[in-house]
Amino acid sequence: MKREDSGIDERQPNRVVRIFVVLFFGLLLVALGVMKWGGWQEEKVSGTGFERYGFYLEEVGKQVGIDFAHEAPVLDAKLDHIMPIIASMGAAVSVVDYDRDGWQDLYVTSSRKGRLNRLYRNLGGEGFEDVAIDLGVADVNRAGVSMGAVWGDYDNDGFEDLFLYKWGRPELFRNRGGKVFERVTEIAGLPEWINAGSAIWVDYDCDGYLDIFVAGYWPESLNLWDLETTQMMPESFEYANNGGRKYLLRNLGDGTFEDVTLKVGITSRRWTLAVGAADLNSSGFPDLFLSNDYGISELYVNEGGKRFVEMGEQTGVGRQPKSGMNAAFGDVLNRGDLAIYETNISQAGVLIQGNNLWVPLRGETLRFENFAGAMGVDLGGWSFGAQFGDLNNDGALDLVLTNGYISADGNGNYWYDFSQVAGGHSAIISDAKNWPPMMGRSLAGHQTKRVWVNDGVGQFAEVAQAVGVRDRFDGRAVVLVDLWNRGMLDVVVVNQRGPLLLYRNTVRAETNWIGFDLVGQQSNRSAIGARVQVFWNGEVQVQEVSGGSGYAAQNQRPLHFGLGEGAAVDSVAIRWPSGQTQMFYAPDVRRVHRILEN
Ligand SMILES: [Ca+2]
Ligand SMILES: [Ca+2]
Ligand SMILES: [Ca+2]
Ligand SMILES: [Ca+2]
Repeated sequence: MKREDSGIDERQPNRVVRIFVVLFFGLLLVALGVMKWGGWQEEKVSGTGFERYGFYLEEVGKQVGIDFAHEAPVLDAKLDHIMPIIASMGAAVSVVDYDRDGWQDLYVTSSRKGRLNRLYRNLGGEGFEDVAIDLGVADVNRAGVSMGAVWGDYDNDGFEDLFLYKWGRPELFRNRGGKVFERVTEIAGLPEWINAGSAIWVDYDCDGYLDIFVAGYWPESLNLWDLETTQMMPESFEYANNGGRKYLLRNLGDGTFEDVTLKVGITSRRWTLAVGAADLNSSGFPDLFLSNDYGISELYVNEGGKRFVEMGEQTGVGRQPKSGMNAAFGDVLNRGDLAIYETNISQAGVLIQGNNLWVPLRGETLRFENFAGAMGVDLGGWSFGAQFGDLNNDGALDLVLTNGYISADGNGNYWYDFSQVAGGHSAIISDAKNWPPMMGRSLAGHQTKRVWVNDGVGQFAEVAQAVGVRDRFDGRAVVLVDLWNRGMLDVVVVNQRGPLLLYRNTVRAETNWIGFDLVGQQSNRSAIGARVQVFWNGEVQVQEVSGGSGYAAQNQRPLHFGLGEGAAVDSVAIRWPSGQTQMFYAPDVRRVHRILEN
């Protein structure tokens, strides 16, 4: 409004009064809001978080009965001078509805010998209760310590079973009706010792039985509590090929597993920290993406469930060595195909690798290009776990990332020493005794997290502070899960030597969503590998049911799709691992559809 049009002289006193009144009541409301809701309402009123992005995250872990804090491993004393670096992993979280009551539960790992893992049972939205001791999955950190856990129904009895991977003996626990877990490690014939960085459930041959893929990080010959030599570090920061072997364990359907790794052509000895499975070339069989530390990534393309061919170089994902730490899949452009998000290290002024968002190119052959910089999701600090999910239910996938390597109390930092080691030749790097002592210094510590909101047309905005994610712990695993069955994805983060954080989401009420809880019949009962396409608004979104994704994590099994305000769904196509397809037309929105395979 122009000044001369407003009759400003005449109305000046009224305006002043009006402004004063508005200010007074506005401040009063803000004050009341702060008293009632704390920071939540303050942000809402200021319009930076909820109003602008359509959601807000509030940390409520302790309030809902979760008081878990991760403890790091304590390894061979020969590593004492760099223990924070060696012992920097193992804070994992995976989502499961182990008792099938319709409420998602959380399994969380610790990494110190003798410490207990937790199984937080969701009490119907009324808080959480740790049942791990009673059910037999707590005291598991003796023959090695936990690095992560993934859930899959390997015997197809309807209850999700637990595969626990460690720096140590891997374990399998059979879920007996949601009442107790039976340890079946020896019966199943699992390998005796793996210093694992990652594992997933995947039915690679689509025979209806879930197989296990485990990626070694350290060589399997090492006992990290009793080292014969300190020459156990990666031989290079860029081309290390002296890490742990990989294991593809085929489920024989009788409760036992067979090691078929070499038979199917998987020979990697890279330092894998995350693996993900998805059908990237639409062949009907899941491919394996390996996010490798100290080197290039690998993409094992599945040829008919019989063989894997490593195609990192040809497809573009395995050309540039970085420090891979995450593998998550998302249809970020709503084109009906899956991009891969891989994290690594970015530290201003020191080391900028830039995270990778591998977007598939259209065409006959499978090829990817890294669009992380162009789309705004490349800089995440010393990044670890990251997951895709529609946090504001607007129909475009958002991205949550946690980070921070080693936060110490003092001011010193280890970056200079780190870069000296990184620049050394292999004999220097590969011997731990050549690494300068940390002496209580930080390395990429106290970092701010990332919450990236997707605008739907290729740009992500970083909004973590505005939507309430303000912690600076050393984050490792993150999962997305609808813990209160409200049609909103909450965010759970576990931190190395820090607390579990549960960020409860609140999403603008006008936005619609739809969910799918799939049950395989011919396919594995967990429906891991099933692909769901949702057609709406002239667009399509695709997701696959996953047997583990991110870093040391597994999201909830049911698939959640945001749709946007007032939106309806035209149709849904499900392709099951068995190869069957099912179509649904105009399904109800705002509910989770439980769908049995035909
Ligand atoms: Ca439950
Ligand atoms: Ca089972
Ligand atoms: Ca199988
Ligand atoms: Ca979104």
